[in-house]
Amino acid sequence: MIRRIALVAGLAALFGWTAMGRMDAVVQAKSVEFGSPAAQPSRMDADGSIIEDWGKLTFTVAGEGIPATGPVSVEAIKLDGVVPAAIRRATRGPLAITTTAFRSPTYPAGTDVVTLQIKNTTARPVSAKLGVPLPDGARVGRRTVMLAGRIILTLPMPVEVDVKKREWGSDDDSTPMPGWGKPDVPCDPAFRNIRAGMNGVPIVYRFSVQPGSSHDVVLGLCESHWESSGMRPVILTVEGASPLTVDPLARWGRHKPGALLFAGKDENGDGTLVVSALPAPGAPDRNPILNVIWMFPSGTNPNLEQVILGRMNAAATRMVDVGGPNDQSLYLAGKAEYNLSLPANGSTELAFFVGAVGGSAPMPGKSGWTVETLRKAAIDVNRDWKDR
Ligand SMILES: [Ca+2]
Ligand SMILES: [Ca+2]
Repeated sequence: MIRRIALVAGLAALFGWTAMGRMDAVVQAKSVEFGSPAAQPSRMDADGSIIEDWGKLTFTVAGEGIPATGPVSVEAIKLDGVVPAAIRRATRGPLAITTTAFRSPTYPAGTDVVTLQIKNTTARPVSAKLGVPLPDGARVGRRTVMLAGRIILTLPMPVEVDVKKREWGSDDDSTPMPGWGKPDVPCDPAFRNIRAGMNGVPIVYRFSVQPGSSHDVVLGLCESHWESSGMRPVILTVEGASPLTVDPLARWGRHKPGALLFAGKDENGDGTLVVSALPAPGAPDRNPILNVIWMFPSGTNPNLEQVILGRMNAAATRMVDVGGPNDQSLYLAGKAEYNLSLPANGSTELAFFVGAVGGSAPMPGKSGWTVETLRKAAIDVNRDWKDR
């Protein structure tokens, strides 16, 4: 695949070489955009990082005899003569690392295909650790990295990651929607921000608690979209308590904050209390919402009117303004790591699919997309565009 790359050297690079008059000159690094016709492009930064709307994809390489830095160049190229791509060439001691990135026009938002070729240029074997830092809030499956309901990255091989967890946080693919709630009576401002489980995904929070302990949990809701009842019934669950189905509009009215009390308990004794909001079966609007969570010591039996007004906040052991500024993911930033063994003069190639501009990367094994078909689709769309 790399052999077929038609190199289109940037003018700045040519100028840099000529002016310095040395073939071994380090090309002035610059950032390179790549994308599909008429789509918002992604960018490879001068250091080789891929810049996406969800964050930055960077690779780290470490190991014995591998220096921490080395020469790097980033250039714009055309794959197969038509596909705009960015290429990074880096030398790190015994390793020559080539990173190629292009956009494939998958429906609807496109996928960035990032390929890493790591070559051992020496006559002795080299062991290296390839690291992929993951953003705060990323949920890592065996082959996918999810962030806010999107597959932002697929991994070329299953990975064991050590992602540290917070004391509490959201553990789902729901979407924070600050300012969605418009309560028109006095209440805690936390009712204004919500999470919504778009397309019916559950809203789930996990709280670290004393194993087996009991807690009074109050869940706050305020419907600010629908005007008639029956549209968005939601099932609220707190571990250890019976689930409640509530239609906030029928129960409290539009733009009216409401609250429900649950006798929660860490029933399975795993030191975590789980709280969730799910769509009720048959709900015309399948997107559950949740506005506020309060957790009180067991037996507090708080007055719900006072809770809604925010007057019990000081007595709460936890208060979560769901979808608000202090809301957080359960997961801290982590790192996926691979151990690579490169024989003398051997090389390996790893491909990552990256969600571009608001989209999701295709699920490995569950979609028909491979590096080859993604590249073919990119060639086709760029050729068609050129021929128009
Ligand atoms: Ca539990
Ligand atoms: Ca809130």
